[in-house]
Amino acid sequence: MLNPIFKTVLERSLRPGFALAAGMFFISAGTQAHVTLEEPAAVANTGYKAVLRVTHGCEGSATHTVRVQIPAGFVGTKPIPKPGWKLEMQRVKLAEPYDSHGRKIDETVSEVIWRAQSPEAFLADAHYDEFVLRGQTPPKPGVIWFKVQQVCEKGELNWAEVSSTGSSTKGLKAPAARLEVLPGLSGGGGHQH
Ligand SMILES: [Cu+2]
Repeated sequence: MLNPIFKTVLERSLRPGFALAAGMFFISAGTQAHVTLEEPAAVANTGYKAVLRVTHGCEGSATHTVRVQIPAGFVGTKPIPKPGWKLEMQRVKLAEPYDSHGRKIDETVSEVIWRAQSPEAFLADAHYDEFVLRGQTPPKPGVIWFKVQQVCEKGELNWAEVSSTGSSTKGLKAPAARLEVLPGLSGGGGHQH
């Protein structure tokens, strides 16, 4: 079964002018390293599960903390807890409050932090793990970036670089996790879960 987003991309790729962008999209999806999102594109104003893939430690050292900055416009963030890891969330006031289930939401999660509670829970360099959160994509299409800090027993890695054009992570040494927000197909739903 085709993932709806890839189906969207395929449909769009049939339109003139999109073929090149779609080609780049598939190439970049095939050459992953660092901390990246499993699903690099999502439709605007819809529920999105951000699966952040941690593929290695800090030059061989095990990871004990993963800190994710939630980009502006991405709201309703709920992280998935991890056994053995303590979950923390920082919040900020929203410039533009919105309604959810008839309730006014005037603040949003700005940062999610997973901290391993004991060395047994540390993510070894030889292992792979995913850190997952869910939320709603911004209403406006474009590129948004999740900056990720990975702290290890020795050293740390900051996946925080963004490209000025937003077009790709090519040439960046330590890119933030990039999410392409695609135009909605039917004007956007507004409440998706
Ligand atoms: Cu890497």
